[in-house]
Amino acid sequence: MSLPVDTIRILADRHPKPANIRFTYGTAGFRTLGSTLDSVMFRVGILAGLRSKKLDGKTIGVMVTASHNPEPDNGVKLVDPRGEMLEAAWEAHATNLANAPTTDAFIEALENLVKIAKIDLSKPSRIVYGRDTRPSGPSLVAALEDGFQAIGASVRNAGVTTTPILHYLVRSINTKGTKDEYGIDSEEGYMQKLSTAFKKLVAGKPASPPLIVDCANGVGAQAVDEIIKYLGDSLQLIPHNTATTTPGALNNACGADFVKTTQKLPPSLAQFLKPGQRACSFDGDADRLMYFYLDERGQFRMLDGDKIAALVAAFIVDLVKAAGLEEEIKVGIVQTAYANGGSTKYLSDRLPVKCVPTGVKHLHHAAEHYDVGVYFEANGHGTVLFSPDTQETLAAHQPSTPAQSTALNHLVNLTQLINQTVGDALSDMLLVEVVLAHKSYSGAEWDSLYVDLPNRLVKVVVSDIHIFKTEDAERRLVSPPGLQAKIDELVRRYEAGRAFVRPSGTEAVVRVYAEAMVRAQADELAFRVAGLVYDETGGDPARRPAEFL
Ligand code: G16
Repeated sequence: MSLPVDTIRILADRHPKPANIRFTYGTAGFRTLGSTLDSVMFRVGILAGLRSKKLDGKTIGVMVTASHNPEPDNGVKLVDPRGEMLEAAWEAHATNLANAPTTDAFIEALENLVKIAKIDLSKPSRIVYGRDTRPSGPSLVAALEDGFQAIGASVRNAGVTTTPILHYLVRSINTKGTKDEYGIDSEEGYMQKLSTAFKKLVAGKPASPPLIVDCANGVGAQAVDEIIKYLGDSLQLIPHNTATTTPGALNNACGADFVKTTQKLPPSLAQFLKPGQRACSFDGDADRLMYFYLDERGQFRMLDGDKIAALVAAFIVDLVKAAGLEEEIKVGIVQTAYANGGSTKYLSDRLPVKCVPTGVKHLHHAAEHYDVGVYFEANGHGTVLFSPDTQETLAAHQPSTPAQSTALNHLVNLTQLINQTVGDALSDMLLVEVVLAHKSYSGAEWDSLYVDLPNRLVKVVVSDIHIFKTEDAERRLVSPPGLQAKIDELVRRYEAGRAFVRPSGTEAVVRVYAEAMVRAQADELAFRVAGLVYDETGGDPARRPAEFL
């Protein structure tokens, strides 16, 4: 069987590649200005069909979103059958197809891919797809659907939904009727699974005070509205920033990325958040979560992905011990270079910790090597993985005391509460609430697990981010040559100083991270390194940002 070249040609001609744009399948798929992505969507539609054929007709997920990016951006990423990110080797195929300059070149690239990946075209192809609330979504989905049609895929439209729900659907569809059945393959199935586990986990605990949820004016608002119906009085959520149809509102001065990068309270919450009250922020597609509160002096205190990892890992370790499974089940942590030095010290004094490059795909794979792998990026993106062996151990274990039995039940319920396919703001939020309820922790008590080193994240706009190459889990630059030595020289001057530079995989910027013993020094170090990056890469002196010292 060969490719339906005639159909592909007719449809491909309706989605020409814009000249002079090079697309890259980056940290989280293709992501750039939505208005430039029509051809990419069409081509990804075909690629998803081929990926499914390659995997014997297993269902592949396609999510149209640009997550934390501003509203004019959009993007698309593929989800592999177990709900995980697309296999790395196929990222290069995706980039290659997206950049074929003409329809003929595209068809040739497709034929090549079929040959080198040894794809049996007679196999069926099945796809489930969804999108976030961005205005550019509907037209981009239409282009994607042309791609599905061109390759003759059987498709299911999950509509407007969160990225983690789409990942959940992919795994649920592919495990349906097997012993590994992940859940009922619908949004209701997801809500039911999470809320049932949550209610069991908090049964008998005093109700927590209401939680303010900043939905980033994105699709998370819809998911929060829905879960409220399932939670009953087990948890009171107060959604804010739910304006999903207001132009320009998405991720604007709100949401997890705003909180993390500005280290500030979203201004829209200022009149609602009382000192001591907990609040959290989702990002635009609800796969990241940040917690925060105001201390008794009204100061903003952030509880980021590192703090979530510390809270959750300690809870799981305690449960494993209490269940009498300390010897069988080992817990490990995965972080990236962005993890605060304070958190790395705290965690590595207690548990094995691994550092990997940015991107959930890297953390996820590393976490799979532990019995229980807790992974969170500092930006709030993460989850917990229970290995198949661990899940079997939990199912087979015979507790010898009532206390062991309770702890075991909690662990089993956690495997149901946690979305193990990918970071999930809704599921992670319920997880945090479970731990806080069990420990009777306020935000301040959670915060006091360890002290964060002051830190600053800065974006630098440079003419070409591709000249930046890193090593050692992105902690050191190898290119441009000589720049790392200059950074080292600067860092040495600051007490507890640490800084690194890496190109973003989701925005056309270079990111600079710095931390130091005191706030003013962390800021100064970050801006000095940013200045170095700017100057070294030929930034126009007249447009050099003033804060780059
Ligand atoms: C995506 C990835 C995350 C990554 C983030 C920023 O998040 O899934 O793993 O941390 O981008 O990546 P970069 O620094 O390379 O731009 P999201 O929430 O935007 O999908």
